Amino acid sequence: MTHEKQHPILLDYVRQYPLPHGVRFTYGTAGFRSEGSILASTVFRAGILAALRSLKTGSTVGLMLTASHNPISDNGVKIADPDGGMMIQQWEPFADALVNAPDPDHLLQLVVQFVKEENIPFGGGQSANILLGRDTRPSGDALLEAAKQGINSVVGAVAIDMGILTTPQLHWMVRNINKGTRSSESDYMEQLAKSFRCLVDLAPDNTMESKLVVDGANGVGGEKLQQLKKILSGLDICVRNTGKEGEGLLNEGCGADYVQKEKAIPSNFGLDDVGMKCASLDGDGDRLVYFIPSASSKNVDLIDGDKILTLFALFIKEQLDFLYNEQGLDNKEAVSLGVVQTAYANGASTAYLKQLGLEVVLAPTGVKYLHKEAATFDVGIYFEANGHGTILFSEKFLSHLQARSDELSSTASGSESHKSGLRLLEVSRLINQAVGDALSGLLLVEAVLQYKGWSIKAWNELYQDLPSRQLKAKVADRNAVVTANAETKVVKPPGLQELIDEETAKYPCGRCFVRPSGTEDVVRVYAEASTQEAADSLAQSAVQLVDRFLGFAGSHQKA
Ligand code: G16
Repeated sequence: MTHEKQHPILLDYVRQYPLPHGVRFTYGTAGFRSEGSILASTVFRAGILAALRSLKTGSTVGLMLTASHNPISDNGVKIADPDGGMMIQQWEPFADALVNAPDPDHLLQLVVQFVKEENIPFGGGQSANILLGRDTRPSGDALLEAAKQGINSVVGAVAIDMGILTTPQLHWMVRNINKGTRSSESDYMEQLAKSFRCLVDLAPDNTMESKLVVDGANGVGGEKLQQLKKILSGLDICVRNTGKEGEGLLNEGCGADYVQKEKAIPSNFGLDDVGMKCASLDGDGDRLVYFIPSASSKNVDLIDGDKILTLFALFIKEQLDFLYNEQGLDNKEAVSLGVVQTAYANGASTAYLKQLGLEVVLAPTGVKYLHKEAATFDVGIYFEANGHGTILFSEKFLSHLQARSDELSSTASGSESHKSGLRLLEVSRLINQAVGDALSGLLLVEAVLQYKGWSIKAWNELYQDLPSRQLKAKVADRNAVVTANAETKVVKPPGLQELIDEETAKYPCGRCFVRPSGTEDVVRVYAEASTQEAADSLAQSAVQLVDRFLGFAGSHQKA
């Protein structure tokens, strides 16, 4: 097959998916997202992109259809690289150009130029494999077809439909296929259940609240948790908002984003749940928050991504101390442990982590940025306040850990050092190494609470969050806001940051930033202060400043 034969095939396919008028798509925080009804051409072209990525790398890549926490009418598409992580950022400008190419000829020109620059074996007889996954959105079926057609338009590319999955399941499968390890959905479930069991067996015999009530956001996460429950032992999980008829709509009044932003109980939770240990997943199962429904009103005590990060950091640090210090070794010399947060992290959590002596790195919003930073440590823990995160272990550290555990099994079997090595190895098998994963995160939280013998209340009391408020402002063009320093400073429009600073200085413990969302057409505003009233007032003032500089197209709302 020559380029000349590939070109007409591509053109024929492209003509079937015309670009909608007057819309521009951007590969944002987590891929392309929009109203599902206008996404067919974008998803078709993302199919071409995925095929090119697979040809370039000579490995399997993933294509996931989801709009995660967004409303049910939205949808989106993102590409998983061969290591299971997000698509390499250097390809994002090409992705943007490809999905916005005005007509088939322009598109072909772009592809021809890109394959030349990137030296991609296009039309050269090389094969490409793309795993497809989708969440439970009704627009998913038609968009899946568009993705398949996009892939089919590239000669040699094969689409493999993996069905309805959580986003992290697809990323996990891509990573494992390329590593040559077990990669089916049942392998995923078995691995999680087995590692959880091992961690519980390695924990002291503590009594704990084993009952956990989970809000599945009426999405794929709830459905998969029901499946996982069947092979789990040692946990009593009750899943609500599973997406079954009568339970409600995806992400509507439920899900991790709702619980975290509104600090309110999700639908189908009520007075009977007051004081219970509860958790909430988001629409595609990559975010996790915990909460305790409070006796008064519909509020919750929120245990967000920051507190999950803190729990994991405490546990990992303790295991490293056992592993090395019993032998008189300093773990700081042996292994680098770091945590990564975004500007949304509550100031109290960052202060707490620093008190523990941990290195805290700040990254811009988006797991693609946090993941990259976390991967620079032997053990890197990253979490966004919204509950998106995981723990990464370097290959070098894992080999070292395996060798040390083998050594201890002959010299100090059954000692705390030995057990801590085994625990760390099991954590690396349980927790998703490709991307944040609510299901594996939930099992690790439960295993650590069991190990510590902590109730959810004890965990929540580790530190007290500073009062905070998130708002979103609708503006004419959110991209008019350009930020720097991990989104903590506005660079454009000029003058806005100075006024935010002046306003912030009026509030004790005040902190405030604004940034354009990468998944919604809004500017997000975050404020923190010593009282809730002050945080609310600071956030309102910042919204007004954004309005003054950029003009509202609508009204501001709670985030
Ligand atoms: C995605 C990203 C997250 C990010 C969130 C909100 O989450 O994966 O890293 O925090 O969007 O991003 P933004 O504030 O830019 O809209 P999800 O769960 O929607 O895929």
